Amino acid sequence: MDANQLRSTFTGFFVERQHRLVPSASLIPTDRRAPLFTNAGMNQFIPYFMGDEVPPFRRATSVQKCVRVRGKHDDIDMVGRTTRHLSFFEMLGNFSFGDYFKDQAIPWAWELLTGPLGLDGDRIWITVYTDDDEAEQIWRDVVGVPHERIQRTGEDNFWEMGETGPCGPCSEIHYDRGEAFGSPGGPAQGDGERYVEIWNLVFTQYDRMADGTLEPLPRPNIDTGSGFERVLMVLEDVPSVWETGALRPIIARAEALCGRPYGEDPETDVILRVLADHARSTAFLIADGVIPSNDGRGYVLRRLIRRAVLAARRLGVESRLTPSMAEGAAEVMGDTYPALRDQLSLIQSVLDREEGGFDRTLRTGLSLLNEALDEARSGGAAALPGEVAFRLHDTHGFPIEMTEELAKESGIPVDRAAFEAAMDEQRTRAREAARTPKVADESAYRALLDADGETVFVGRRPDSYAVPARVIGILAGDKGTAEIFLDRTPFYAEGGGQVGDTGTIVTETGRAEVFDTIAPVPGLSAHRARVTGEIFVDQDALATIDAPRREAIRRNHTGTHLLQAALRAVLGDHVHQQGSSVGPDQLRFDFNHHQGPAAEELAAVAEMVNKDVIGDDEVTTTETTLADAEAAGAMANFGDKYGEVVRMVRAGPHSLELCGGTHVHALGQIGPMSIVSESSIGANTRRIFAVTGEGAIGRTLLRQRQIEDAARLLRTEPDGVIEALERLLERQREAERTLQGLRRNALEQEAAGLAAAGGDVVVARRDGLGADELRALAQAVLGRDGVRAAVLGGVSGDKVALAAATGGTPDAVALVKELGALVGGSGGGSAELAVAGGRNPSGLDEALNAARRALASQ
Ligand code: ALA
Repeated sequence: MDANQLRSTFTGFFVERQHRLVPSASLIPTDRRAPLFTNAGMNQFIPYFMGDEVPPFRRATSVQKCVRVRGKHDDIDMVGRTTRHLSFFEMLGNFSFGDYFKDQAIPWAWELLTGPLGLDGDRIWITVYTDDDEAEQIWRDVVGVPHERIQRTGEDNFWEMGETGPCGPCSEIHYDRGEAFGSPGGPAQGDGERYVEIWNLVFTQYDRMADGTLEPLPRPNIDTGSGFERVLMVLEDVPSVWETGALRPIIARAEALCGRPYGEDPETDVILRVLADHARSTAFLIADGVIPSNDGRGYVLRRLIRRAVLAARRLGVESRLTPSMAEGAAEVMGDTYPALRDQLSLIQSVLDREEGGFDRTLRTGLSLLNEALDEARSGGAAALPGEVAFRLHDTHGFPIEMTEELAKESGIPVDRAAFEAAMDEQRTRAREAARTPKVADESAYRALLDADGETVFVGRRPDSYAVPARVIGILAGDKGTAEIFLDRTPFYAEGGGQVGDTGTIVTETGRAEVFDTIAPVPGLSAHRARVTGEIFVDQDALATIDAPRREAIRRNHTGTHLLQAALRAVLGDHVHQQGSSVGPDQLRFDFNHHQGPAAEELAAVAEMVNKDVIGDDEVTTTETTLADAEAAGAMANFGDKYGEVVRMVRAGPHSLELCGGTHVHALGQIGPMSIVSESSIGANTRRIFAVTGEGAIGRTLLRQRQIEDAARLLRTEPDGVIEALERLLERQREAERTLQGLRRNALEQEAAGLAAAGGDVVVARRDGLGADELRALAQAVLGRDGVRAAVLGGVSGDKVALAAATGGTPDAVALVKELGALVGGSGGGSAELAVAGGRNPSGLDEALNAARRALASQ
């Protein structure tokens, strides 16, 4: 039976008995009462055991990934030194939430082990808790285990999740591997290597309170846990878990990397096993979101990685090996736990970095430690000073446990209390420092640049949009924001027309929402962010950009290159970029050209860009010198500064540009490009806005809807919209012609009326008419029935207008100027015909009287 068959046989047995198959929970538990890491199958069911949630099912079975390196079940010192202890393992289990109890759980365990799993019942030993007569009776009378193979023990048969929480008496099942493995006497008296515990049935009845007392739970439960690797060891009949199919292939990878065979030297074997074991625990922890740090879970992870690296270095292996070990773990376990394979590149980059960082300090740290140990020995000191342990931790990144292990080998303990005191002091200092950040000015940026060098930009490809990094500086920004500086970053700092990235920076103690990334001085990236919690200098962080936004930006950026190439091809080689702005929603491209391109020219540009996109050429970048790039015909942009080495980006058959921005890796990713507008922004300078990808698709769909709406209004199909509009416009022109004719007739009639009513001078008020209408009317009156002059005035809204038609005598302009003054305005026109306008309607009557007087005196 192989590993997969074992998993499915176990869970299948319980599924047949009405258990719900529940997937493994994360190694990071969610219940506040759970330990630091998931340490047993029961962790994810804590609320059901405690009775504070009603379980959706009363029986469950699972294969749970577990890590035991902290707290009650810390096995780390044993790892590699026994046949069966692991820091990471899988636990097979069945659970009853107030449903069945001992009388059911015990016989089922026996049935599964001796039935489907095929173990020899005669080799099975049982232990029960001191006073658990009931369990013993079931084993003996119901199952039929001879009483001499049932033993009672104390503490060993009382299982507790942690210092507090669900617990209860338990009954362990052991498998006798025979004389070769150790002394007889059964699990209670004999050797643990001979009588291997393979399954623990916990009768979860209590909740351990903080003061140590036991509170009964609402209902008794069953929580069982069977060590997957141990059962596999028995089934495969191999001497230890290390030879099982679950671990041996990973040890083989350690053998290859270390150049040492397994099974020849006991100390080498311990190291190869530690490497295999830690490869699993570190890979799984990182896959579940833990990153190395100096606190909490991150610290445990760091300790595991460093333990593994140190073990390898002690074998004299100097090359990087943890990333490759993780790959080994992913190969063996990736089918069962796909996250291990999916996240392999992140896992490997975390490990690579941690191993590299540790190596740098290891050498100096070790010599400091050895000196201090020599001193302690020669001075007869009882312990290694806590100060030294602190310095090793603080400056050289030695986990305290590692220092303790190394010191122990020299027979000297570490003054742990003094170490803890120094740690507390440092934490206080760090918090103070973070609370009073320095004010950001150029000298602060320069100082960061001098101290840590340029920020390394690593985020060009989607597989590096989330990377581990170290916080190297924090400065205060405006309005309660912060500027965070990292040693390396996936965030692109605004430059070359491309906007800065947004995203998150997360450490063990805080989370920053990055809303912009800029380069305050060249080479240094400032992540402008709002922080919740606290972030400290020197913390490890996971820096993650907003990936969909970046994808849109890089489509637009490569799109800008294609646009420039197409404009040059269509409009001429004189076209150069005069400025650009590449964001997620659109791109803006400014260029020189003496006139607005014709519609056909723009259509040709868009067509060429979209053909390049369909060509789907790979976008390639080459680093070269400026001279070589120019010789190759690469476009360089005005105003951009180029260093010794330039980055040359080829995008399809037409575009070759120097550019530091981020680009798609194949042109097809850009999707359609659509030019949104083209306009003039100054003498000989034009501006184009365009969209690509989803932006272009969205725009096209919007246009389509608009055309459909227009068609509906025109009562036609989208294809008939133009024709229908032409018809409509023709009808409108006809209607306007008719209207004009009617207006002319009405004017003539009115003029005839006015002329007939007056003598040779017509002065009249016609409210509601504007200046143009009054002028036309005055002109139509003049000459009719011997009229020699006409002045018409009218109020329309809050405006007043006057028109005078005199034929030249008196001067119409002089007349309307005089009259205009009376209505608060002025006028103009010709000596024959003039108009005035004003804003004082109350003066109109007086103005008309003045007109009468002026014309009468002629
Ligand atoms: N929770 C029990 C254990 O871990 C089954 O042993």
